[in-house]
Amino acid sequence: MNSKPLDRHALGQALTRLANASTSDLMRSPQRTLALSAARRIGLTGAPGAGKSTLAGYLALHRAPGRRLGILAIDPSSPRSGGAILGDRIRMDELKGVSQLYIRSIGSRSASDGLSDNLPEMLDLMDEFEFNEVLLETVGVGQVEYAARVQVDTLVLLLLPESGDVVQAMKAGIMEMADIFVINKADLPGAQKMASDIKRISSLARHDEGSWRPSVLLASSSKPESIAALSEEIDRHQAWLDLNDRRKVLRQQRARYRLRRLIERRAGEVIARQDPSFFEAPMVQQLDLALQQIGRKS
Ligand SMILES: Nc1nc2c(ncn2[C@@H]2O[C@H](COP(=O)(O)OP(=O)(O)OP(=O)(O)O)[C@@H](O)[C@H]2O)c(=O)[nH]1
Ligand SMILES: [Mg+2]
Repeated sequence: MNSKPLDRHALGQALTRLANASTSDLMRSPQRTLALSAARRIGLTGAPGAGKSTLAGYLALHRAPGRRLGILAIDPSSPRSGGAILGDRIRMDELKGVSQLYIRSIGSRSASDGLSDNLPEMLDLMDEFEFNEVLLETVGVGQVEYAARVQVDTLVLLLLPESGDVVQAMKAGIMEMADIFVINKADLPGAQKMASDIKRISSLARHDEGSWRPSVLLASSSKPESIAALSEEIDRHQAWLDLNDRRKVLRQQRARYRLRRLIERRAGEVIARQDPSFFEAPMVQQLDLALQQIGRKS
């Protein structure tokens, strides 16, 4: 178990600070020493209303004993209350006894990748607060999944039976990104057919030698055994990552994405604040000046 009790107040404040931090703030912030052990990061993604929050809540209840577990829900609209974050099926009192569970919703209004601009820093903060595991809920089909893919170790994609979700996901190239497919709300008709469709599609996809073969599970909030099975599959994927030395590769991909995003954001800000006359100067001069300002920590 963790060495010190979870300081919810300090964590909440630090997350709020980070949510509002500018690129200059990030560039000025002291280099954090890497946390000794990093939290496992599990992404739950899918279309609006796919049941992500409900599933995150049940998964958390299942996985929290003996662990410090955080749920970060990227909410494209406005920050909501803890109750809504968990979906309407879980009552907050079910979670009261779980002292090591922390739930937070994060707005994504300004971020161009559909997540939150400083999400990488927020996830690192969870490491500093000695979380063992973080569930990251993200909404959408398309660009958001690319961004989410890089932030997590295990990506779970939720699809609904008898929906256009598969077609959408195939179009957006997401089928290759998921480690685990979940046909959620499997109590609804059409779930079995959907599962066999996805198995067929994913078996057609090209898999490199020794790569992880994505699994396809059915889940329903009314079936605790389906939550347990998903939880086990997540553990199996995490064990596979360790066995195949994938953590270092993931860390490097994450760092690459973070640096690129920081520089892109910074460049956007610097260009946006120039007067129209700036663009009358020769191109090379514009570039020199802009690059200077991009690198300046103020
Ligand atoms: N039939 C059925 N309904 C479910 C199941 N899980 C969740 N729901 C319902 O689906 C609706 C959406 O659930 P949420 O968990 O809020 O879905 P979400 O994907 O987090 O939604 P957004 O965050 O708004 O995108 C709610 O009315 C839930 O009660 C399930 O297993 N079966
Ligand atoms: Mg939700």
